[in-house]
Amino acid sequence: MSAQILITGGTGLVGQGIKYAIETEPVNSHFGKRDGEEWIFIGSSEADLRNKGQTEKLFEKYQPTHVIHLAARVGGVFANMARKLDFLRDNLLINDNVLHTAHEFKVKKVISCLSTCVYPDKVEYPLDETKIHLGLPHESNFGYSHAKRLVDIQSRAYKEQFGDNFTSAIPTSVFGPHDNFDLESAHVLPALIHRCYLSKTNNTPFVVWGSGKAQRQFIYSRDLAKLFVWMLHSYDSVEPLILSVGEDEEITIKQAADAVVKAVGFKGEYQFDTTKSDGQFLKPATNKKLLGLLKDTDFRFTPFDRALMRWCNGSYKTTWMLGQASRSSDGHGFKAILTSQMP
Ligand code: GFB
Repeated sequence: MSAQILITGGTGLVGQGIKYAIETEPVNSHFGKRDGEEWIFIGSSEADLRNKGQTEKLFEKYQPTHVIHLAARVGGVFANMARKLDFLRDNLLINDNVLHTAHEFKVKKVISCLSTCVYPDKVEYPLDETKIHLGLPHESNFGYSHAKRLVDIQSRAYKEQFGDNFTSAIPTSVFGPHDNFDLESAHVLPALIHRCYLSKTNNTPFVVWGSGKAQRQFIYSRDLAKLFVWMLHSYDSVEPLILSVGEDEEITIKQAADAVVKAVGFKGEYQFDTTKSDGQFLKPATNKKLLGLLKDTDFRFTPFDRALMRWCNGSYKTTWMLGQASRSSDGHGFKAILTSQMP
């Protein structure tokens, strides 16, 4: 049976991870495409999903039968703190347009991407699929969090009122090829890799923002991508599903920075800027439900150090080879080079 699978946000970190899975996992396997499927990866240059008319045109053009909805305004904690209204409004508009247009076009299934950062700040750990709405989110990203929480509410409403098969995936902090390396707006790992690379190149101290004591649970984008493909074929409940490594694999920002220092090969001075925010201190999530559902597959997470080393060396080697170009650019060159790495 033919299926048209539309990936919104398809040119970003997770979208490109899914593209890699589609190109490399065996056809008809748990984590690969199936016969007769066409996977369509679209980015913001093709349609502004904040605009309903443009969203409809996109659906008219591709006639999707399934949607993996990744498109969002995203950023690290400092971008979230600086632009709460933009994170709220852009995501509200994008999500309403995509979900409602998918409903109007009778799309058979939509999986939307949330994040464990939308959970309450004060809640009993570990986070699980039942706790999303049990309290206010951390103040650092309340715009993003409230917009994303509504995706779960809206999916449930389509299910209840119309029987639509809409659901949500909840990853932890994602990293990997095609990440955003912009120093101000990036998530912690690409920001640290970029800053560590600059410290190594310019022989300056490597400064990690915050105390380094906050904890995060990281998932490699290529592991996450396989889980999205599997979920599309094998998960049919409106209840969200956490896509995460085990809660015992949460590490401190200091441990993450140590791993970056090792991967980049930096030997200089290393400091913490405690005037900068730690954001939410911790948010360990359980993957018990996921592991139960995956028990008949051979899925394995890539260990953090190995994934980081592979990704970072890929970035670093490419950057090293193109060193002059990246150093003489206004910053965009560095980003372009790093985001275009790895086959
Ligand atoms: O990835 P990140 O920005 O996002 O990580 P969140 C923030 C943590 O890393 C804080 C520390 O403890 C920071 O103090 N950190 C250290 C740095 N150096 C840096 C740096 O150079 N850049 C950044 N960005 N952090 C975001 C949410 O939260 O996570 C979003 O705000 C989101 O809404 C995303 O969904 C997954 O994990 O704090």
